[in-house]
Amino acid sequence: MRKVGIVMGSDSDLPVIQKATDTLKAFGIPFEVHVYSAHRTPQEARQFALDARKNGFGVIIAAAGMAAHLAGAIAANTTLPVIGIPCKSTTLDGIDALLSTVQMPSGIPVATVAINGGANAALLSAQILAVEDGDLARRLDEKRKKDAAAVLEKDAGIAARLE
Ligand code: RP5
Repeated sequence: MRKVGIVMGSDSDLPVIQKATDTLKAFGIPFEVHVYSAHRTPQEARQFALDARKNGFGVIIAAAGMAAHLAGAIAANTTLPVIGIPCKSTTLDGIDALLSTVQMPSGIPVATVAINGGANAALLSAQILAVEDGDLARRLDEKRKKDAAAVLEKDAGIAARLE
């Protein structure tokens, strides 16, 4: 199976990334994690993206906060699918990173998940890899069924909680 490459702009983004790595581990998907910044280490971020396909990656997740150019900078240097996670920093509640990540100009797409959406970034990676992996697709189906059953269990108990 191809690996998921995970790049974060700073180790302060780690709590968001941990939601992604927990999810990838649960599905047995191999991944590699790096701290590369679009602004502080632009050469390393670029080189990682340029080499990603030949290094066995199938998808890249890029997480950054503030003026978050990391996902776009990675996407500029690879045609692998890039998933951007806008991270919430101490000001502006992550809206700054959301707009910086999602508003890519035509030609260089970044699939942007919610602010701090680490788990969904991992699930979307899994769904991309599952296009060519029937076993992974089955595991994704099972998770959907399990999640739905958990909601229906809550539905069954909700009235009693309001008595
Ligand atoms: C971004 O700036 C990082 O992705 C992080 O979310 C934010 C703050 O970085 P630090 O100052 O905590 O290193 O580049």
